Amino acid sequence: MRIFKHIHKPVCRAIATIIIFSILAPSSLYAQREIQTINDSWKFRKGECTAALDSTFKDDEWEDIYLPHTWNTDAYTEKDYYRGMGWYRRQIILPQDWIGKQVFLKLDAASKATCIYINGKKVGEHTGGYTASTLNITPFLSFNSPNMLVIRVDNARMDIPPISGDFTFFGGIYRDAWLIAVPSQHFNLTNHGSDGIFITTPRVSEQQATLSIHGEIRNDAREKAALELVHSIYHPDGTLLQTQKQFIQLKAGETRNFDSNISPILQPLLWTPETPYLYRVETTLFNCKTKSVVDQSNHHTGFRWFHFESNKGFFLNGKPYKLRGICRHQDQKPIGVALTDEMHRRDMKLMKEMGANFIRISHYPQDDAIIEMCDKLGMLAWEEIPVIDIVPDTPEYAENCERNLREMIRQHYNHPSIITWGYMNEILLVAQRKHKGDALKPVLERTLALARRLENALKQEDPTRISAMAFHGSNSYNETGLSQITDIVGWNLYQGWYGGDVTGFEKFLAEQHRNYPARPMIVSEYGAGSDRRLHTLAPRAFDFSIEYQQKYLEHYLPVLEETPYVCGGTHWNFIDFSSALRDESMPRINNKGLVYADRTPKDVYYYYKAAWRSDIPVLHIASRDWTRRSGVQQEGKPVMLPVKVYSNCPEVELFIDGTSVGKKKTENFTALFEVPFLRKEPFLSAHATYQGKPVTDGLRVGFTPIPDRLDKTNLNGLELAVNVGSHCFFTSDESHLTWVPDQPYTPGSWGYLGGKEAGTQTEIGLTTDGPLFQTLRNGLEGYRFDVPQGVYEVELLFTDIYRRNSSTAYLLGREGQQENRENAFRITINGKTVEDALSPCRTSGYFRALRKKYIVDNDTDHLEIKFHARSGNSFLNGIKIRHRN
Ligand code: GCB
Ligand code: CA
Repeated sequence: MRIFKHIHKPVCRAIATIIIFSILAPSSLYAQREIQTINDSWKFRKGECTAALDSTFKDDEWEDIYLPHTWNTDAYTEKDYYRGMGWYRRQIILPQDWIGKQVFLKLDAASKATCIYINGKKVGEHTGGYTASTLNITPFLSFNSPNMLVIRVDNARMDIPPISGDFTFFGGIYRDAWLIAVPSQHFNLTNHGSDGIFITTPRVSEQQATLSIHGEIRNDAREKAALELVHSIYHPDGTLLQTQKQFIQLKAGETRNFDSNISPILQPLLWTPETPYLYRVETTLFNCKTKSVVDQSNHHTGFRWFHFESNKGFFLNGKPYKLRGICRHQDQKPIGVALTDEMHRRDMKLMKEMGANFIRISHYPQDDAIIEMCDKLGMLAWEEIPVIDIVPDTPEYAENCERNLREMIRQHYNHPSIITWGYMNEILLVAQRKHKGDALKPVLERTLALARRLENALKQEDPTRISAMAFHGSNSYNETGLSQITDIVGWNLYQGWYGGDVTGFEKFLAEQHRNYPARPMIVSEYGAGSDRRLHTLAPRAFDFSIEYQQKYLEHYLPVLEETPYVCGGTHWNFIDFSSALRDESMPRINNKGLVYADRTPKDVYYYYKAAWRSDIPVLHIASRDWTRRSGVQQEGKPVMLPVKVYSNCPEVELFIDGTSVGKKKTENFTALFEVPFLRKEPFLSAHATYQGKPVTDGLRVGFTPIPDRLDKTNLNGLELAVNVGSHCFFTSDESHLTWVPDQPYTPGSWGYLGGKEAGTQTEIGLTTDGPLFQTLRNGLEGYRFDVPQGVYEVELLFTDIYRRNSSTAYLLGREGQQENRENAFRITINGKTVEDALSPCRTSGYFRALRKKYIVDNDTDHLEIKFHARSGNSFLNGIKIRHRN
């Protein structure tokens, strides 16, 4: 029998409320589903320990931990972070009123694989580190005595994605763990980690929206059950719109599917990034005999429709929308991936605040808190599974990929924010590097086979969303046919970073569009690294200066915004994230973030905000990342240094210590000023007008002038520190000293004599000032300072980078120095030998910092340090002089 009620707001809202009350009135209105975390009171041990299975095992020596937890904080210091087993133990004492109920254990995520035991017996297992799993643990539980729950987690498995990639595969139970108890009649709670209720909105227009709800009901009791299934749909303002109910008879042990079509909702409030209206769908199971609610599930849904057009981009509810997006990894230094829900929500708020309307949840499914916020804040989403770089020839790998894909889709199916499911990222990158010629063929075949398999599974699970893959900038995806498989393609493009020039970006896009005019495209990644310690007046690719990242992004963003056939872009990455294999300027960190690891925005975050927020004034002096300034000063004159302001106001006026530097029209949301710096701590202020109202920003910075000509007066108290071989200022985090860019010697001043710039991306040991040692002048003759007589401290910095390094750094084609040599040189200061045959690699090892100080009594008008190669070549990485007396 089927009773169908359909009531429309607003006239009938009151009636609906009365009806629902009359059904449920005789007994409790509360759902009998009980849900609670079991994040507390865990014992943990790293390493294998099968003895721990035994309930009587003594774990007193184990670490006390709570969830979320990861054992891989070592990934911030070690390339070779721990991959293996970790054991978790915890007692579970069940409340007496759970007797007769079905009890489930849900792990929101444990990386990568789990084996679960209760009271010494194996309950089940799960493979996949980024999706939830739920087990019915009822048969294993005791109500008379404490239960011992033991979970073995393994993050070393190579048959579970990801097996390759530029991020850390943190191990542990790193999201919430839950116990759920329901009466014998309940919705299916073990459907691929989802709660078994699936909501679709088959037809949506401005006039009306349809809604259907699909699910499964189980009767775990020994007798039959008479049930009533009630769906209640609530308007975003909280009022009940309609209910639909249906009587269901279930035999003992029976499971039954239901498919309920809700009658159309008229004039639905459409879900958009600006108006993220959510309707609530409450699905209740009512036991007719006991007259009580036995189970209930609540979801939000939103009404929207969308499509992609190859010429015009993305459309939401029939209107064109540029997808203004970012990619987001889920870790935070120093805690790894063990983030709380509020930390996830903070990230979402920061992205929304910046003006983004789209997120690529990369490279794996993320916390429910993220997806919930996508719905609530109005962020369209692409979510994907971590099939990255290469498809291995490992049995079970494809199986695990497919299961993880189905889990992701079912677990996040009901979220209106999600428009795209993805399943492969740069899948030919490592494949092509590792295998050449004929050896590549089988790799390509299994890659294509897996792609087709995943595409089929995806469409089977969810024909309402769009499928996507992300490719690196290579035509091989077209040649192999991979780019024909999904609905849309994503390109990860780094022209002007890993190689080439930034203009290669628009050229690549234009070429793709010319060759494949029917194919919708997203720029699924683009980005450049930056390190707050590095600044320059002449930014270059891979110098990791803050300025190059800005320059790169200031080129890319207008292309994305102004190219109509590009649906949008997702910047790589929102955060500075953990990638244990990486070296570069900040070892273990990929520093392409718009915010630092601790989520402090970089200045460039405000470039996006200025470009994307037109609803509020944005005026930001882009020097928060560069507050310790320095510069070479000619004869006591002010030093001209650039100060950039990011703003969405038409014109900006900048002041230093109250004196105007001038007015500038903003172009591409930036106004760039050449500012005279003289005082030690000048105050910068910017003034603009937004919609007729004044807006200001102010900032105090530090300034240390470095004299071009050194004399008795300006040498006093000066530390003249030079970042030899580099065009960048480097400010040490530890000493706060700034090492100024290198310059050639000119008579009367100071600088290098001969040689050529060289550098490495390899991590430098024995220092935290890595970038200072990563650049050097190779083959230099000397360094000269024209200074008065006196006693000086001369400090020389060395690191020998001339060894082919075996580093596995994730460089996407950019290699460090590839020469093998051993260098030793004689050093003289003012003609006197201070080192007869210094070999920095012998003294402290290759890629390790070496600092040497010499006290020199100078009775001439200069300090001249000279290098004479004994073997190999001479080189110098940094130099500092200080006048003693
Ligand atoms: C990519 C990868 C991403 C890397 C990024 C990078 O193309 O998809 O995982 O982190 O480049 O920074 O190199
Ligand atoms: Ca240097």
